[in-house]
Amino acid sequence: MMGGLAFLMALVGSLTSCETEQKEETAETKRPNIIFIMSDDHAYQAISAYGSTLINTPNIDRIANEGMLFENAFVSNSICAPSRAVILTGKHSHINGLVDNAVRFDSTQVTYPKILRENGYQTAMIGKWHLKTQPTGFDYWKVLPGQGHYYNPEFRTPEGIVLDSGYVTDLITDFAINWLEEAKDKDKPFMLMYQHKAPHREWLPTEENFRNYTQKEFPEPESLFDDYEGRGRAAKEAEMRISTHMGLTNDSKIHPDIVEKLGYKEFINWYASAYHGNLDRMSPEERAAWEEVYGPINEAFEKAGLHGDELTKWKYQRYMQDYLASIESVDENVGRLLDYLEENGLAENTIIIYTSDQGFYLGEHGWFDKRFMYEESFRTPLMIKWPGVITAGSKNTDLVQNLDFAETMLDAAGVDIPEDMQGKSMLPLLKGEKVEWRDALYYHYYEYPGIHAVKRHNGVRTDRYKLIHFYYDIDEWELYDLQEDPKEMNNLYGDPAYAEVQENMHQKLKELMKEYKDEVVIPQL
Ligand code: SGN
Ligand code: CA
Repeated sequence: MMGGLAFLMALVGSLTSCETEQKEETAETKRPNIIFIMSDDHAYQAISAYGSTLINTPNIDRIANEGMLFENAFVSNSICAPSRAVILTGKHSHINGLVDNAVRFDSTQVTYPKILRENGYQTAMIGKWHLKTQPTGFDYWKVLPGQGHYYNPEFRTPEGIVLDSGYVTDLITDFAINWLEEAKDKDKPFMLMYQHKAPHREWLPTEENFRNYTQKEFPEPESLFDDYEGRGRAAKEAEMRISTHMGLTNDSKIHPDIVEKLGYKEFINWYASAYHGNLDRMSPEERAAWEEVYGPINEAFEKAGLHGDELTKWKYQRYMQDYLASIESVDENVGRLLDYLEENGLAENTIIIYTSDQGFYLGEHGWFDKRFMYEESFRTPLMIKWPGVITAGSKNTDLVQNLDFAETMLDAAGVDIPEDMQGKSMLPLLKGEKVEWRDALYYHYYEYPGIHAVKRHNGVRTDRYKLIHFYYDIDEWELYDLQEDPKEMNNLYGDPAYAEVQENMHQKLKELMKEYKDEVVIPQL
């Protein structure tokens, strides 16, 4: 007679073999797991798969090499919380209600994690959330409150706030792997949102990475000293210049006493307290390592007494060193997660998406930050890996948007897409099918008046042209021919040679505003 334990083992054995049979089904019939990886402010110019000359990101590149790289991926409102709300709901900002970083997300809305969960997925959200209201639609969540901190950060869980010791990018990965460890053996597929804080301002790297990157020097972009001639007021009046708006204390990591002593004009109070706030979070060992590297940088800065263009050049180098060093950690940790999936037999049936909440300026037009509909911030990195479905090393040039992510994930999971979602499933593109795709993208940015003073604007982009309307305390139009002027230095609006293009673009804008139900944009002059 079979003993109780032996019987149980035989039963488990038969269940396991049944599971093995299931695994032999094709990737298209077995519901895939999904890992949505998003970093914060990660410019495509800082990913080697996009041809970056600034940094090598071998692990992020693995996703592109084993999957598909999107060369024309964009957001619909280039700022953090709005982008996240668009991704969750598949709806433009004016429909999901979260138009800028100040608004709270209405978490009663339908989101793709909720739908996946209702359809048998285990769901988790780990890392940067930034939507003010608590995450909904997840079996598990552990998120940074607000922007979060780099060193020894707090995390919010359903039970309250917990303080963790360590570096934010490493911790978020530890928590993600722990959750996978617990979720992976169950029968259900999973969907994990694994979202980094890095490389968000104020760019605080780990010891290993700041030791390494502070030794490096980076090529300057051509337009570092852009005078904004050839464009309108919006570019001139934006407060995101490396020269005048980047802080020597918080951003460049110079002690406030030195900045004050040398008489540099800054928003000294706020930036100085941010400087101290960041360093005060470090353990004595972390602080000592920091001082060992940034101490001599401070001394050299004090001696040099830089001004004008020389100071801007120096600030650009400091910016790139810390920004890119913060990305180095993201890349290492993405590698750690990919290795874990491979070592645990999860790589084959898991879709991996890598993206950022928007693009970022790395000195182009003299800027840092994002917000504008100009290419560097409008575009976002996007690469997707799905073994058995996506051809390894493929590239796509269709106009896709973060508005499409929810629809794509639902479609990939074999779940119906709600009719009121506004994006399109990218599944046919992932399969390499030739399909009718959109020929124009819609954009709308709202956070003004506000930090960095980027004026409200909406617009349309086709594969070649871009029309932008700045409004609110301004009423100006800009038109760019991206083929002739990819860096967007010359506004062609009103140029008779482009009269027909201009007319067509106005028409396109009208059509898209109608399609997306965003018809009331009232300039408030
Ligand atoms: C902070 C940053 C800004 C940044 C916003 C929004 N300043 O306020 O530079 O534009 O976040 O960023 S900081 O000195 O506090 O870092 S977003 O990614 O959350 O939209
Ligand atoms: Ca962001």
